[in-house]
Formats: sequence, C-alpha cells, structure tokens
Amino acid sequence: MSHRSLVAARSANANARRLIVPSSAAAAAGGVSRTALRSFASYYSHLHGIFRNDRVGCCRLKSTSSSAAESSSTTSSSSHANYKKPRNVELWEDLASKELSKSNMTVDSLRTERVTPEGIAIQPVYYDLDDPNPSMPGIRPYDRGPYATMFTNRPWTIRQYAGFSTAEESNKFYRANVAAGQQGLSVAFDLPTHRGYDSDHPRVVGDVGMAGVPIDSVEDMKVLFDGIPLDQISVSMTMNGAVLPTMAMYVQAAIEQQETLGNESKFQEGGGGGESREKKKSVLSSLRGTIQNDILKEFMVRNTYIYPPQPSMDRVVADIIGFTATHMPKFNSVSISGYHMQEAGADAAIELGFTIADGLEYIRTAVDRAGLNVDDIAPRYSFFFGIGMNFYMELILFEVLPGGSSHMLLSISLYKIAKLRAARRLWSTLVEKHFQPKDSRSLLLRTHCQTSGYSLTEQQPLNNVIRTTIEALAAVQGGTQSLHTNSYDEAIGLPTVQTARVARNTQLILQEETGICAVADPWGGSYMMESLTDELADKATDIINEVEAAGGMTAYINSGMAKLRIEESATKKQGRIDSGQDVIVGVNKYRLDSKEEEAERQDVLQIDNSAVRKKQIDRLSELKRTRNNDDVMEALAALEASAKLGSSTSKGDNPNNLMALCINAARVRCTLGEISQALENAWGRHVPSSTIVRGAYGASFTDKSQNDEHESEYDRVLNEVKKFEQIEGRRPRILVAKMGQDGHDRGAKVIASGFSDLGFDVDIGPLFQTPEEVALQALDSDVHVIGISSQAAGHKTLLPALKAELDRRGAADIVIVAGGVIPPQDYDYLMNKSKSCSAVFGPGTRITDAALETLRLIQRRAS
Ligand code: B12
Repeated sequence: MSHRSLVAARSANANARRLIVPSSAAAAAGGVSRTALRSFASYYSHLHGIFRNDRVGCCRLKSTSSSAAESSSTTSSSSHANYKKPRNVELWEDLASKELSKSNMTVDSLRTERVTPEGIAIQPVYYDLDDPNPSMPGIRPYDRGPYATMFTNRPWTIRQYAGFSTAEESNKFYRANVAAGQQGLSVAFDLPTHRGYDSDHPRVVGDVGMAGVPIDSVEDMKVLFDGIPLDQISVSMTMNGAVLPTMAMYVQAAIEQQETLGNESKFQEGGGGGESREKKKSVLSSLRGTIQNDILKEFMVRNTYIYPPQPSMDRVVADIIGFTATHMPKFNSVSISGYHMQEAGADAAIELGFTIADGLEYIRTAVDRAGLNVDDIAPRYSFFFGIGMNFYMELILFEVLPGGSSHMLLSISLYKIAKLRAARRLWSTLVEKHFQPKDSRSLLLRTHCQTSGYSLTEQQPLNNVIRTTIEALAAVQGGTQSLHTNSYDEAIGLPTVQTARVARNTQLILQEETGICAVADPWGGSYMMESLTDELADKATDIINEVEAAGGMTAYINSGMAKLRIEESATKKQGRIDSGQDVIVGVNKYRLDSKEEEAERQDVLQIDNSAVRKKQIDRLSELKRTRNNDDVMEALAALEASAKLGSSTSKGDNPNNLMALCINAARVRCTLGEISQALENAWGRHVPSSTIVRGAYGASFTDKSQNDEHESEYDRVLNEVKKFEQIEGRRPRILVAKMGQDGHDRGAKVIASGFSDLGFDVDIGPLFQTPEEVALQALDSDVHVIGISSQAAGHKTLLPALKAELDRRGAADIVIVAGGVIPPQDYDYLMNKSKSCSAVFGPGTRITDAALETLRLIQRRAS
C-alpha cells in the first residue's frame, strides 16, 4: 500500500475520491480501470482531501534510529484528510515548472503521462507523504539531485573521453561519434601536450599521439575541431599542466572558426557576458564546456603537472577562473576531480573528502587570494567522480548483502550512488558555511562521472561490459550530469571503433530502453541508501577536517600526506587481490587456461608513433617558417614578465591576465612548448619526491588471508629471496622505473611496495626519465634488474632504447623486465624480436608470481 503510485487526473470535481484519468494517460494505461488510478498531481493542485495510507515513495529511516520508525508507523495510520502540502514539495513544483518552461512538458504531464503498460503512472519523484518536509531533488542540501526534474526533463549528457594519433584522426572520430548520438565532446590530449612539450622535444620521443591527441599550436586545434561548430557543441578538455596554452588555443581556434564561417559579425571577439559594441554576442561568451584546470589532484595522483604548486594555484588556476568569469560565462572553469584519486587507489571516503577539500581550496584561491566574488566563480565549478570498485565493499557486502560476487557488484554500485548524494550535501553545506554566497547556484554540485577503468580486466574482456553497465547505472542513479563509459578493451589499449561503440551504446540503452530517466533519485528514502549517504558524508567530513587542520589542501599536499594515503590504500587493495580476499572474476578466480585466453584476445588500436611524430614535426616546422617571429618574441616576453609579477593578475580585465596573454600568444602562432617554457622560465619545473609504502602489501597475506595456499606462497617467495641473499651475499636489487611522460605510477608503486615486502632491495626512479637516465641510475645503484612499468604505450620505442643504452654502457648483464598495459600482441616483439626485455607482466599479475619469476631470471643470468 505505502508504495503505491498514483496517476493524475485533471478532475473537474476536485474533491472526488474516484478520479478521472486524462484521456492520454488512460489510453497509455491500456484501458486500465479508472478507479484504480488515483491522482497525485491533481491531488496537490485541486484536492482538499487525501487517501488514507496513500504514500508515494519510501519512509526515510535510519537503520540506527528507532524513533523515526516509530513516528512513521504512527503517521501511516493517521488520516491525511488535512494534509498540507509541505514547503519542500511546493518549492519542488515551482522549480520543476521553471525547469520545464522551455520544454513541452509540465509538472502535471510528468505525473500523468508516463504510464506503464500495466497502468502504473511513473512519478517524477517519490517521497513520503508522512514526512512534514521531505527531501526533494533540486532543494538544499541536494542529496537527491541538483535539479528538480533531473532526467525526467533531459537525460544526462553522454560525453565520451577520446583523443589519439593526430588531430585529423581524432577529428574524424569525434564527428562520427556526434553523428552516432554522442552529445558532448571530451578531449584527451597526449602526454607531451599535458606536460608542456612540443612534439619535437627530445624527452617525448615515445609519447607523441600515443595516449591522446597532440596539440602543438592553434593550427592543430583548428584541425581537431574542423566541422564541429564550437559555438554550439559543449567541449570538455582534460588539461591541467599546460592548461593556459591549450585553453588559449581552443579559444583562438573558435574565433578563427567563426571568422571562416563568415560569422565574424555575429560573434565579436572579447567582451564576454556584457554587450559588445555592436550588441552582438562575443565568440568567447558563446563557448560552452569545461576545462579541468584542477592542478591539486595532479600533485596527488595524475602527475601531469608542470610548475610547482604555488604558482600553479595562484597564477594559472586563478587567472583562468578570473578570465572565464568575466569573458566566458558558459564555461566551467574548474572540474574538481575525484575520479583520478579513485583510479589511483583511493577509497570512496578519501576520494570524496579530498575532492571537496580541493573544491574549497579553489574557492579560497579565487576569493581570498585573487579578490574575486564567490558568486562569480562557484557556479562555474563542476565536479568529476569515479564510479567503480571501492575499499568499503566488503563492509557493505557482509553487513547487508552476504552472498556471492553478483551481490558484491550491486553493493559496490550502491555505495557509489551514496557517494554522489553525500558529495552534493557536503558541498552545499560547506560552501554556505565558509563563503556565505548569495546566489544559490554557488551551492550546487554538478558532476561528470566516469566508470572505473581500474575495475576492467585484460582477461576475458567481455566481462568488462557487465562491469561498466553496472557502474554506469550507479552513476546515473546517483544523479550525474554527464557520463563517460569505458570500453571493454580498456586494459589493453585505447578503444577501437567497435569497442567505443559498445561503450557509447551502453549509455544509449540506459537512456532509451530502460525507462530509468522517468524518475529523479529513485533511491531517496531507502533505508540502506539514506544510511550509507549519512555514513559516507561523516567519514568524508573527518577527512576534510584533517585537511583543513593542516591548513588546506595545498599545505596538505605539500606535507606528502595526500599521496601517501592514496598509495597506501592502493597497496592494500593489491594485497587483497593477490591474497584472494577480493574476487575479480577471470583474474584471481574462474580463470581460463592460456589457450582459451588467447582465443578471446582482442584487436588493439595500433598507432604508428614515428609517423605521427613526423607529421607533427613537419607541421611545426611549417608554422615556424611562416609566422612573424617578432610578434612571437613579443608575446612570449609579455607572458614571462607577467609570470614574474608578485601580484595577482586574476581579474578578467587585468591586462596582465595570463589567459588573455596566452590567447594573444596563440594568435601569433607561439607553440605550446614555447608558451610553457616562458612560464617555466619564471617558475621552474616541479620535481616530486617518491616514497614506497612498506608493510601494507605483506599485511594482507599475514593478517587477513582467508586462503592458506596464498599465505604459504607468500612465505615461499620470502624464503627464496632469503636463499638468494645467503648465496649472493646481498639481496636481489631492483630499480623500478618509468620512462617518457607516462605518469601512471600506481602499478610501479605497488610493485615497489610488494617486492620490498617480499625481501627485495628496491630503488624507485623519478617519473619522466629518459632511457639514458634509467640506465645511469641502474648502474649507480648496482641493481640486478630494472623493472619498467609502462601504461601509456611507449613500450615499443622506449624499451629497445633502454636495452641499447645498457649494451652501450657494457651493462648487458642487468636483467630488464617490464609490466603494465602492454598488449599480448607486443610480447613477442619485446622479448624475442628486439630482445629488449626478458619477461612481461601484464595487468592482473600477482606480485608474488612476478617476484618469483624475476628472481629466477636474475639467478639464471648470474649462473
Ligand atoms: C589507473 C589509470 C589511470 C590513473 C592513473 C593513476 C596513477 N597515479 O597511476 C589516471 C586516472 C590518473 C589515469 C590518467 C590517464 N590515463 Co590511465 N589508466 C588507468 C588504468 C585504468 C589502470 C592502470 C592501473 O593503475 N592499474 C592498476 C595497476 C596495479 O595495474 P598495472 O599498472 O597494470 O600493474 C600491474 C601489472 O601490469 C604488473 N606490472 C606493472 N608494472 C610492472 C613493473 C614490474 C617491474 C613488474 C614486475 C610488474 C608490473 O603488475 C601490476 C600488479 O598486477 C588503465 C587501464 C587499465 N585497466 O589498465 C588506464 C590507461 C593506462 N590510461 C590511459 C590513458 C590514455 C591515460 C591518460 C594519458 C589519458 C589522457 N590522455 O589524459 C591519463 C594521463 C596519465 C598520466 N599522467 O600519464 C590508457 C593508455 C593507453 C594505451 N596504453 O594505449 C589506458 C590503458 C586506458 C585506455 N585503454 O585508454 N589513468
């Protein structure tokens, strides 16, 4: 009874208990008895009475509170004859009407016209009629969603993150995706671009075009968006390190695109939100999208920083926020990202706590240090969360859903829904508390989400479609505004056309086949969901308080604590997988034999690194030959001079604003590398420190192993290492290194921690080394083995270069092993054809197995 859905009638007889169903609803209901259908909409609009016990939605009960349950059972039997519409419901109706004003729907039609074949009218929102002021979507603290109507009005935006090879190839891919139903673009840049290097820089030989699209100048940007009207399509750019030149090149490309289209009179350059001289929109004010511009998480996990934290925050981030606030009112100036933390190993509470703390720090940067107004900037901050596996899943599993792994996936997803609900609550509460904005939009947490790439496996890749679907469902039921779904070949390489299509279709199926868009926050009032939301918000609050006590996120990051907590969490996770505590179907349970696995092997998107690099270098040479070098020098000098200023230039109209100066630099054809170098001249490059988490990997075997077999295997490796030490007089020594601009360090760090716990002496190299630098460090440290971790597809260029360098230095006796995202198709080339390594350990490798095999290789080389 209490969960009955009601269908509306626009009854002339407002007091009638038996209501008349509007003809459209009745028809849709397939002739269902009218008396069986009762009004919800008109019950509010017209009725004075209410049906006894008719409740829409669930009671909100905390599992721990008996008083709520008591009061609920009392009220459910009470008469609703004098039911008064709660304030929040009135507010919701007002907001919903406003949101629907541009559509052909109304609140009434939402309540009456979505009738299932069984004659049940799906309501846009469900809530407890006994609650005197029920929580509603679009109303503070926004647990139930930032907007009143959510997907009932417009579904989330399908926004697939992509970029590879060349600007031409990526452009082709974007255009095809838009034609196939994708609703927004999301650009993945290659690693040289992220790190501020042009494609001809000697440090990026293996990286150009391999893990994203290279942008050296505005010319590349123009090709990237050729045929895509930038005044109409929203563009998201994941860029943080080289954010100034990239964003400037995007703006300049848009201006030149409109000129080419003959729209220059329609779109005046500059001016922004206000009226320009000819009362025309400016190009800048027409641009819609999001720039990530979230440097804090780069220092924690993503590793595409360039400059040290302070100028990165006070000059780069702040100047972009200030510039967009004045000139690009439709552009989100920061996308505060927890996703990367989750993918680097953070559990849900850490991800949530750190992300909200980052957001507060970005408001402080803009308001306290750059003197901007909170209401000018906060409405243009958006968020980005990850939806996948997490640390707490066992807790939920055992408390709530004892059972098999299918239950596990469900419980994990529930937790992710709670995360988004808690995030909205925390943000609105804390922004209000610290900054007292006047504009309620400053309190709204709007978010993009991405399903977890980490949860996807190289083994039995089709299983990944299932994982991604469950995660996507969690993201949308958590109320995301846009979503990226990963391709099922995620752990092998960049998506192919076919796997990208399946990923996009996953969302199209959810949107268009399942009917889930009909309801906002279907979980509201669920005992478990409300309780999880509260608990997660509490845990994240403790973390936020810890960060605030340390002086805010920049200070906390500088203390090294942020990175350490995430790395520790990642190491524990690896330990739980390797010891069999966490099940991954097809990886540590239900594995296929090697023949069957080979039969399931996927095609890999192959990118010809040297061809792409040559093309880029040719275009760069042409650019440098044809541009006006005096203009270039002048623009770069102005930039460097501004970077050296001691005062803020963040206000949008400040002539020294770095974003404004960069647009000018892009216009006169300065390259991305040149612009980045001008700023580096003033600020230097950030050099991170590297630590190894010790003890956490081993503890998973010794403390909690539920599997004696795994524990004894752990001991067996320890014993083998001890034997080696006794014979050789020292422990086996490994240098774990990364080469090129690949900043994925999760794999390298867990390998370093695991090998260390297993008794190896472990050195860990700094990020971004060249093969020459790795060889030198290996010789200096006198290691037996170099372990290269490679995730960003540079392996076929960089591993042979390392081998050649060792040979050149007479160090051929040093064993090389490699691991990471290396497609099985490349193993033969690496181990046999180029002989650049002795073993490859791909995704899903148990560290105990890798350690044993590595030890065997060292012993073989020694004998
Ligand atoms: C986590 C992740 C991230 C995190 C990285 C966090 C971090 N600090 O490491 C975030 C979200 C930040 C990220 C960002 C990017 N990512 Co990423 N990422 C991944 C992901 C999902 C998982 C990698 C991982 O950490 N796995 C967990 C670890 C433990 O596993 P592992 O690295 O495989 O290591 C195991 C084994 O391989 C082996 N092993 C690994 N190394 C070694 C070394 C030795 C010595 C030994 C013995 C064994 C060994 O043992 C480990 C334990 O089992 C992969 C896809 C996937 N499922 O693998 C994409 C992936 C690597 N990313 C990719 C890309 C493109 C990027 C970006 C460049 C995107 C962009 N254009 O902006 C950015 C930039 C990052 C950067 N700075 O380089 C691509 C690379 C494409 C390719 N190879 O062709 C991948 C493959 C996804 C995809 N299919 O598109 N990413």
